[in-house]
Amino acid sequence: YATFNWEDPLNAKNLFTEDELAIAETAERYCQERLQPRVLQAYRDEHYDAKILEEMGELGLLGSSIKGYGCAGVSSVAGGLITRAVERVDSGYRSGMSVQSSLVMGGIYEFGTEEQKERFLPEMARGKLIGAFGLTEPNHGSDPGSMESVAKPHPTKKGYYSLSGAKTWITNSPIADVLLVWAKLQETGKIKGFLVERKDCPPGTLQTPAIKDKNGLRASITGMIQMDEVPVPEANMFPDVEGLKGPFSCLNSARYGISLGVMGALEDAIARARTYALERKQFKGNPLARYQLIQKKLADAVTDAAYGTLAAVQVGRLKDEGKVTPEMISMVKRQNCDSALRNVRVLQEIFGGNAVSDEYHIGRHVANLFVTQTYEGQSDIHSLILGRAITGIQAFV
Ligand code: TGC
Ligand code: FAD
Repeated sequence: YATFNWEDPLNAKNLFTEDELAIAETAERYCQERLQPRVLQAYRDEHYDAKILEEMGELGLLGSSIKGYGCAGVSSVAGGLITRAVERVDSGYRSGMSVQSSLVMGGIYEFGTEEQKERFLPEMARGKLIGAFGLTEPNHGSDPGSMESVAKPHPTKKGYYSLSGAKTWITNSPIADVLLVWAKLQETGKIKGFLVERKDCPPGTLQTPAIKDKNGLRASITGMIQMDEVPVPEANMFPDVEGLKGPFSCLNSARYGISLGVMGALEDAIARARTYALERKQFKGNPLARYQLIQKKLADAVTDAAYGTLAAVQVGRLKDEGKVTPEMISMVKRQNCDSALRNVRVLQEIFGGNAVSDEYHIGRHVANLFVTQTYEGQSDIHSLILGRAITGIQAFV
C-alpha cells in the first residue's frame, strides 16, 4: 500500500497534470511567502492592498484560464488550484482575485467586442486596471432579475447611454477602474452589461463608497456603486448578450473557482487545528489529539476536504471538455461552501478560548466562510436551482 497522507487523503494530486502541479506550486509559494505574512494586519485594519493584484498579475495568476490577451490560458482545474492557494490564506484575497479574473475579465472575454477585449484584458491581466462586478442591488440580491438600475438613451450625448441606480455589496468597487454594471435597457426592459470607466465619469455621476466595519471578509474591500445619470458610450456595452444569461455565465466560472477555493480555507483550518491538538495538553499531560472526540472532528473535516476537492476537480475537467452544466457548478459551490463552513466551525472548538484570539487564524476563516456561503448565490438558492433540475418545478417564487 501507499502511505496515507492526511493533507491529500484521496491523492487528488494524482489527477493533476505536470503543468497544473507547477502552477499550483507557484501560487502556493507566492501566497505563503507574500500574502500570509500580511493577512493578520490587513484583516485587523480592514485594508485591501491593491498592489496584490499587480503582484498576482506578474505571476500570471489573473484571468488565468483566458486564452490570449496577455493571459496564461491554463485549464479550469489549474485556475481552481490558484483560487485554492489564495483562499488557503484568506477568502477576501481570493474574492478580490475572483472578481477581477472570473467575473470581469471572464465577462469581457465571453461577451465583449474584440475592441473591448484588446482595450481592457491585457491591462487587467497585469493588475494595472482593477475591475468590479455590479449585479446585486439594495432591494434585489437573490433575485437580480428584478433589478431597478436602468440605462436610457443619453438625452444630450449621441451614441451614449445614461445609467442610473444603485448596486451594493460590490467587491473592489471603491478602488475599481472599470465597473461591469448590469442594468435594464429602458426601451426593452432587457438586462445588458456596461463597462463603466471611472476616469470618464463626470464629477458627481458615479460614487463608490466603501462599506466599512464588516465582520467577515475584512481583508477585501467592498462597497456600493451609486449611479446618477452616468454617461456610458454604446461602445462600452456588451453587444449581443441580454438577460440574466450574461451575469450568470460570468458567475459559472467564479462559482467554480469558489468550490476549490473554500477547500483551501478548510485545509488551512485542518492543518492549524491538527498542530494545536498535538501541542496542547489537558488531563494528565495528554495532547488533545489523544482524545477520540478531537480525532472525530479532524476525521470529518479531512474527509469532507478530500471529497470536495475530488468533486470540484471532476467538474473542472467536464468544464474544459464542454460537458459541464450550471447545476453541477451549483452542486459543488453549495456543497463545498457548506461543508467548509460547518467543519471550520467545529474545528474552531479545538482551540478553546484561544480561538477568540485572531493570532490563531481560525475565527477569521469562520467569518469569511459565512460570506462564501452567501455570495454568488446563497446555498439555499443553489438548493432551489438543484431542486428545479431534479423535479422540473421552479420553487423560487
Ligand atoms: P432563470 O429563469 O433561472 O434564468 C434566467 C436566464 O438566465 C439563464 N441562466 C443561466 N445562464 C448561464 N448560466 C447559469 N448558471 C444560468 N442560470 C440561469 C437562463 O437560461 C435564462 O436564460 P433565458 O435566455 O431563458 O432568459 O432566472 P431567475 O430569475 O428565475 O433566477 C433564479 C436564480 C435564483 C437561479 C438566480 O436569480 C440566482 O442564481 N440568484 C443568485 C444571485 C447571485 O448569484 N448573485 C451573485 C451576485 S455576484 C457576487 O456575489 C459576487 S461575489 C464575488 C466575490 O467577492 O468573490
Ligand atoms: P437576500 O436575497 O435578501 O436573501 C436573504 C436570505 O433569504 C438568504 O438566506 C436567501 O437564501 C434567502 N432567500 C431568498 N430568496 C429565497 C427563496 N425564494 N426561497 C428561500 N430562501 C430565499 N454582489 C455583486 O453583485 N457583486 C459583488 O462583487 C459582490 N460581492 C459581495 C461581497 C460580500 C462581502 C458580500 C457579503 C456580498 C457580495 N455580493 C456581491 C452580494 C451577494 O451576491 C448577495 O449578498 C447574495 O446574492 C444574497 O443576496 P442578499 O444579500 O440580498 O440576500
